[in-house]
This record gives sequence, C-alpha cells and structure tokens, in this order.
Amino acid sequence: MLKATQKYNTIIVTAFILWIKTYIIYKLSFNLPTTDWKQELILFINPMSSVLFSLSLVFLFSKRIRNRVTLIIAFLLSLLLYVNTLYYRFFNDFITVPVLFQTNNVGDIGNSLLAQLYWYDIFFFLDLVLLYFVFKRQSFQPVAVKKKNISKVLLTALLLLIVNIGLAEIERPQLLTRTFDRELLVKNLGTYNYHVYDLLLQSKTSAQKALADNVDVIEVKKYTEKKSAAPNPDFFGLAKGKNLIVISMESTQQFVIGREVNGEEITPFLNDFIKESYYFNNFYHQTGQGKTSDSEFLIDQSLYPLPRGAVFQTHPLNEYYGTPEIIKEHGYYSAVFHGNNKSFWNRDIMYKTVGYDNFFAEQYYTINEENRINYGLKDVPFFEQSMKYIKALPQPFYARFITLTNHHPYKFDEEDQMIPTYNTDDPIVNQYPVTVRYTDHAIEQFIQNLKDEGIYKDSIIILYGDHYGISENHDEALEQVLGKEITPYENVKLQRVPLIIHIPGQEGKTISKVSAQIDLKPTILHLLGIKTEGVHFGTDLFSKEHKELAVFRDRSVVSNELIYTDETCYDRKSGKQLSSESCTEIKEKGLQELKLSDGVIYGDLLRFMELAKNS
Ligand code: GP9
Ligand code: MN
Repeated sequence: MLKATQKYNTIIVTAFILWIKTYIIYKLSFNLPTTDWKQELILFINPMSSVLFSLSLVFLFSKRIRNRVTLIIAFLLSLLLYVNTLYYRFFNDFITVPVLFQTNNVGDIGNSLLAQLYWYDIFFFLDLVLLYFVFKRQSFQPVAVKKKNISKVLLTALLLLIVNIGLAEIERPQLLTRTFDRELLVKNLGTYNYHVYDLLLQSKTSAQKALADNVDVIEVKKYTEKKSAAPNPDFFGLAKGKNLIVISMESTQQFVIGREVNGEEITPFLNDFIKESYYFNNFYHQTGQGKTSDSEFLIDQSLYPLPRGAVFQTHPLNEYYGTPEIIKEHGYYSAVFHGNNKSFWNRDIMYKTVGYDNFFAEQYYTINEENRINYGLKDVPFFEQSMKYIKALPQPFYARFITLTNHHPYKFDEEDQMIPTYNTDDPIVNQYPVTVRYTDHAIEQFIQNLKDEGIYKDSIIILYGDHYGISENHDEALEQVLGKEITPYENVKLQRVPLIIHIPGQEGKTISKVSAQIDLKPTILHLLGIKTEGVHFGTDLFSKEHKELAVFRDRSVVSNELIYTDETCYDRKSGKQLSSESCTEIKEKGLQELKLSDGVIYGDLLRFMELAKNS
C-alpha cells in the first residue's frame, strides 16, 4: 500500500523561514544589544506576529496564485529589511515615514549607498529563490481557504503580538511613548511592527496642526522668555552693520582640531585661525535625521529639529521667525551658497519660507568631471567660484556657505590628498582626515580671498561643524585613532563640533562653556546689536547669563556639571558615574524643551505669535 506523502503548507514554511531570517538579520545588520535572556526572547519572537499577519493576505487570493502571492509578500518583507539595513549602515538609524518622502535627496545619496552594498547582500533574497523552486514540488501546497485555517493564522498572530507587547511592556515600561528611541522600539516590537507604529505616529503629528490654537504658543513664549539671557554690553552690537559670513563645515567633529596624523596637522589653518578668534571647545551639534539641514534649522531658528524626519522636508511651509527675516528688517541682504542641487533637503522651498533673498546652488557654478566629487562641487572651486557672487552682494549681507567635500564616504582625488590616511581596518575612518584637511585648505584660501577683496575686515566670520562625521558604526577603528574606549559618556563628548567666531579687532580666546547649535541665533543677533524677540530656545554665548545646556535629539543632555545619556548620569568632567537622581533636573529640562519645541513645529504655532503678543 502506498503511504500518503506528507503535505507541507507553504504559508507555514514561508513564515518559519522569514521569522528565522529576520532574527538573523537583526543580529547581523543592526546593533540591537540585549542584556538578558528575556530581552533576547522578545527580540526572537517579535518578527513572528507581523510575518503571520502579512502572510494571512494570501487567503484573499485564488488557489492558483496563492503560492505566488506568498512569495511576493515574502519578497516585500525581505526588501523592507534590506532597505532598512542599507539605511542603517549609513545613518545608524531606522527609516521613518518622513524619511521615505525625502525623494529629493535620493539621487545624491546614491554614492553613499553604493559604498554600503556588499556581495553577500544576496543572502537577503536567496531563501526566496529556494522557496520558489521548492514550491514547485507536489508536496508543497498552498493553505486552503477555510474558516478554521484563517482563524488559526490570525489568532496565532494576535496571540504572539499580545505576548510580545506584554513582555516588552514589562521589560520597558512606557515603550510606546518613548518614540524618540527607535532602537528600543525595533528591539521590542520588531522592524515590521515598528513601521506600522511609525505610520500611526505620522497620522498623529499630521493632526496636531489642525488642533493647535493661539493658547499653545503662550506657554512656549513664557518658557523661552524666562530662559533667555540678557546681552553682555561688551559684546552687544560689537559687529553692528558688519557682514556676517557663516560657514557650515560638513561632518567636521571637534576631535580633529589640533590633532595630527603622522606628525601632520589635520586642520593647520583652523588651528591658527582659532588663535585670533573666539573658539568654543565644548560646542555640541544637536541634529537628528535631517543632518545638515537640521543644523541649519538650529542655527537660524534656535528651535530643535524633529525627532523623526527632517523639518526642512516635513514642515517647509510653517511660519518661522529666523535670522534671515529678522536681519532683513535691519537692512541686511541674505544668501546661501552650496555646490549641490537646490532641492536637496528641500532647501529651495525652505529658504524661501525663512526669508533668504537668494540661494546660490548648483546652477550658479561650473561643475564638471574634474571639479566634482561625491555629492557635488569640491570645496576649493566652490569657494573660488563663489567670490564673484559675494563681491556683488549688497552690503551688509548675511552669507552662509555649506561645504560638501568632507562627506561620507570621504572620497578624494589623489591630487587633493595633503595628509596621510589613518591606518586602521576601516576605510571610512582612514580617509576622514584627508577630506577634513582638504576643506581646511579650501577655507584658508577663501579667507585669503576675502582679505584680498577687502571684505574680511568688515565681516564677522563664524565656522561650525554641522554634525558628526564618524558614526558609532565605526567606533572600533575610531578607538584606535583616539587611543581610548568609546563608552556612552565618550560618545556624547564625541558629538562636539568646532565653533569659531572671528570678530575683526578682537583677540583670540578659547571658551569652554557648554554650548550648542541652538545658541547661535541669539548670539549672532546680539553681536549685530539686535535685541532678540519671539521664541528661541538657545541663549547668547557671550552673555553672562548664558545657560549651559545642550539637549540632543536622542534626549541626552549636557550641562556644566553633568552628562545624561542612555539613562545614565555622569560627572561631565571626570566621566564618573553618578546616581541617576543627580541628572533628574537636566533630564526633565531637556524633555520639556524638546516637547515645547516639537509642539511649535507640529502645531505651526508661530503663526499665532501676533495673537500671543496681544494676549
Ligand atoms: C547635501 C549636503 C549633505 O547637500 O548638505 O547633507 P547631509 O547628508 O550631511 O545631511
Ligand atoms: Mn552634513
């Protein structure tokens, strides 16, 4: 007698393979550390519910194509994992809905993404090819559409989801309100559920504007007015009527200042320029997913960027009251210069909203094979070609320059190499000083040109790093370079970027106060002799009342005495771990500021400012 052959249900086989694959990818692609077996268990089971929910869609299709649909669903889930992996390799973060709509940037990011592709990435999809052939065999049958089967799949998925969320809630109370911490969300809910949750958040923030009214802005105004610092009479108006030149130095971290590779300085020009400028060596970047554009937002608006996505992309039509608009009322002309396409980070739209008079982007420059690298025009020709436009600007002007060459993956042409590379196993870390050195040289030439044209003596020049250049993915190599272990405490300190303020006629001085990008707007306005009004979360760096507080988008906070990060409190200077209560005050202050600032953007609250003034 023939024994009936065992039948395998394709949906169960696929679910099992996707589940295990997802777990393996968690382990290999992302950094999701677990501290005990319970956390590991949550990580292990969390893909299962969403895999089953997704696969249950096959019940909607006829038996003939059910196996094909199963494979398509498996492919889409695998693609989601792969896209997340690529994004993570570059940004060390998970994708959010607003990020997906940043299509303007996709072309340029191509280069950086290409550097993230590896041959072994085919393993992300190899199982699907195997399944395709296996499903051709008689013994693999699509699941039958029966009430019993449907409820089995859906109930199992639901049960797994409840167990998952239950366990996660025990491990991490208030998980779902800690939306800023994407690593935690993915760790506890899984990548697929995380994306569903992110979609829900998106609809919530979209609704926030409709519900906002003028009362909401009063609380913000009260807070920022109380916080604001009176100008220091020695500095107020020191640069009145002078031109303002601001240079955003791409990916330039503070640790390169004064550092050498094989006895050669990485930033010889900046090291000298610092000696005749105010140099802030405890100045922190505060950017989030919007990277360079977030730093621009912080500097011009003195508001925090958003916890998800880039505010330039998500809220470009809000009401703002930033530096370009304010100084226009004082007779200034404003312009931004950047050797990349104008729509990257939605700049062309945002700059119009915030009141820039002109944006000199790609189309103003001659860019060819010889003078372009990575994202666009190299810094030396960028500054050279900008000179003719600067000379023609009506004075006084506010001109902001965004450098580009020192951008991940730190590519350079041989003829531009002025310093040896580092010698670790990590090409990103190795190449970094070479492109930093190149930008240093470009800035040196630019300053010389400004001197030759007689503009220098009538201008205050501010240079700052926009955000980190070496992400945590490269800690191992960076540890070798810095000669120390990168603990969470050290990681916070690595978020320092240089800030150099050069004022004609003033001597050089290093200032070690804790400061951050959010402080630049009031500092600049006071230097120009303009009283600050409206909403700004930062405080003037030269004021005697300057508040030493740097709040990061991941909710780390640095104060004069303390560093709070990763739910741990440290003494800022010694790095000694302190009781968590010691940080309660700065932690809460940080939370409060982020909440108020996010409310301003989500609710578009500055449109009520006039109303709020009269109330
Ligand atoms: C793109 C440049 C780089 O125009 O500003 O942006 P980033 O990737 O650093 O945000
Ligand atoms: Mn940048």
